Amino acid sequence: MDLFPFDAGLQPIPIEDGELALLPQLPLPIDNAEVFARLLRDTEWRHESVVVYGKRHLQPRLTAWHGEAGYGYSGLYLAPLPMTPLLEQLRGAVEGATGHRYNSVLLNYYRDGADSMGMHSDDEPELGPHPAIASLSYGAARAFILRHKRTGRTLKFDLADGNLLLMAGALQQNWLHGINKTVKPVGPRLNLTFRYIA
Ligand SMILES: O=C(O)CCC(=O)C(=O)O
Ligand SMILES: [Mn+2]
Repeated sequence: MDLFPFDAGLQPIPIEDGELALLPQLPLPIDNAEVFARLLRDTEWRHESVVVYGKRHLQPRLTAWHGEAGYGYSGLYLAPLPMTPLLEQLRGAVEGATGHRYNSVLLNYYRDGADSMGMHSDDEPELGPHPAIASLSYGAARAFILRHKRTGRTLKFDLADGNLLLMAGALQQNWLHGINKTVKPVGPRLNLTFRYIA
């Protein structure tokens, strides 16, 4: 049965100074619960530390970096692990849905509402000036925050199980994004950001 009989494509989210689009459910031959369970079980999750304002501290989430090249941010260098068959399958589906190519993926595991990601841009030079970054979410819904660097305008919407969000164009130049902590009871969430590292 086709779950999205009206329009299975990415829906643009109108926004100034950048491109944003959402696909409510990435189509795959396996269901979301199985993707979630396999990613959770088979990933070599690491608790990494980063340097923020000169001080080193543990990130409030677990991560893993897979792909062709290493990647670094905030005093952290991530040596790449090889893509797994499941990550290859997800990459193929995400490339088909977004029309962009990716050679790496950062996996984030938010264990509960105390895990978060500070406001940031994915603007490392190796991503290029207008990177297409495809963000795929499984498990509990969490609020995704976008804040315009110049005007401070803030947008907030949930990223829920199976959602695919494409960030592209000048978005990383002009906007910050992040996931706040929440005191609401929330279950675990996995997020995968597919990137192309030159
Ligand atoms: O968890 C999310 O939705 C965002 C993750 C993110 O921004 C990143 O990995 O750079
Ligand atoms: Mn990011």
